[in-house]
Amino acid sequence: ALLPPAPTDGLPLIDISATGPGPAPLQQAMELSRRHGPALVRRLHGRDALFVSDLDLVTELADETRFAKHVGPALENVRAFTADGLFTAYNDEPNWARAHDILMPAFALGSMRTYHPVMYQVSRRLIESWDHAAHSGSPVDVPGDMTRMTLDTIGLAGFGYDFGSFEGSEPHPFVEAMVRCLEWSMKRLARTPGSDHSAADAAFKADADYLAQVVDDVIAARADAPEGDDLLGLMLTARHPDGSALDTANIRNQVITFLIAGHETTSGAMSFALYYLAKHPAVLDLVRREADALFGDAADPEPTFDEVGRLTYTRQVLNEALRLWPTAAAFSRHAREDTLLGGRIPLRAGQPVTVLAPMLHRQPVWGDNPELFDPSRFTPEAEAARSPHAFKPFGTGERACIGRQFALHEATMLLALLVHRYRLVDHADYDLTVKETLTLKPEGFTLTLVPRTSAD
Ligand code: MNH
Repeated sequence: ALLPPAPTDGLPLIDISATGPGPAPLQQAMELSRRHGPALVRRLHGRDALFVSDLDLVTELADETRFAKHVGPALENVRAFTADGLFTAYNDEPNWARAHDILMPAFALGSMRTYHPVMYQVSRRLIESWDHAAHSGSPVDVPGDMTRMTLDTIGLAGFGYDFGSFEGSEPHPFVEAMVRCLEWSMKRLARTPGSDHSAADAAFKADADYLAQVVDDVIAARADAPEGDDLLGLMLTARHPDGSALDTANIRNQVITFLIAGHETTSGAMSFALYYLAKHPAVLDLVRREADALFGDAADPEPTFDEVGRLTYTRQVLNEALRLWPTAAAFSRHAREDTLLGGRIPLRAGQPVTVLAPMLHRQPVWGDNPELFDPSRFTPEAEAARSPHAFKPFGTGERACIGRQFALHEATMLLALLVHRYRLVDHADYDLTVKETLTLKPEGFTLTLVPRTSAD
């Protein structure tokens, strides 16, 4: 029988059952943490969740000998449509290690060279669309367009499949179905026991079936020529050193996983970065100088792979945006054995702890004005002087994000191209509202664009 969770006496316990988690559960948890401190228990309909953001506690949780990734309630819901795909697989599910070993080489820094041309090609789609908007003076939907760009990029780079997201005015139906699936996963966490959710569940089932069908088309389109060094080519043909291969059902789970994980979070990260640039002219000026130094006054610069690596200040800006709003904001760990966390919080083997990254990223280690957007926090010197555990937008350990270099390369190149080409005008005097669909995005953020001339 399962042991009951160990008591967490001594920690603040906040029962949110009266209001529920609301439409922004992550920001609610941040608020609780601001009020009650960096380790607390949140109770919802009798279910307790332990949230931590204290640097010393997170440092312990990152110790792979004592703790491991936990597939918590949110990821359990996502499993309903990604099953044993890399993101949602249990640590001991054989397909996790198999897929991880087969796909790792495709995500090493060097492999980004292969994706670079596609990333550039899709950046040009976005630029073409933004040129039209600049010409007509109409605002651009920043998170919407970032999502178009990242979906087309992962579709083409990973699977040779073109979503053509810039062709219509509506998002691709895959995106809408996927967002509804993520929303279902999040809202399901807030359900009151005993109420009827069959309509929501039926709608979810239809969306999940549609995702699977799109993915089967993506795979079928490759049936005749499975070779290729992209992700799908590897999955269809590569053998694990132990001789095994990925089965068809698992490949489908991986493709859905990568289409989702490969674009939602990167899109949010670029959107937040643009938001902060629009609000911080001095920082924008520095990013622009970096881009100008590289691109000069070329009308249509085409950065090489290595040049993107030299955009170090642009990358600091992305890191700083990910510090304030890590777009996959929470990850969970569990104890491998019964243990004491921080010498005072008793945990049973298997008992989960959720790291609240946005609050970890506002701990005292970040100085006394953690809300201030300041990319100089990410100079090499500042990074060397700080614990590596103070910044965890990509999770931790062997289950950390496999796509980190992919995301950073794509996002760095795009930001540099955009600030080189346009003046970003915060025409609506935008007030940040963070929308949660398991991942985070600045809701309703629009900009107008003015083409730069050599005079500005
Ligand atoms: Mn990504 C895991 C954040 C971009 C594919 N990613 C994770 C985790 C975080 C995360 C956090 C760990 C979750 C956990 O511990 O439960 N990921 C991000 C962010 C960005 C991002 C903030 C962009 C910015 N991720 C990408 C991209 C891809 C990708 C791009 C693919 C091209 N991520 C993954 C996969 C995993 C993952 C796959 C699961 C890895 C594993 O468990 O083996």
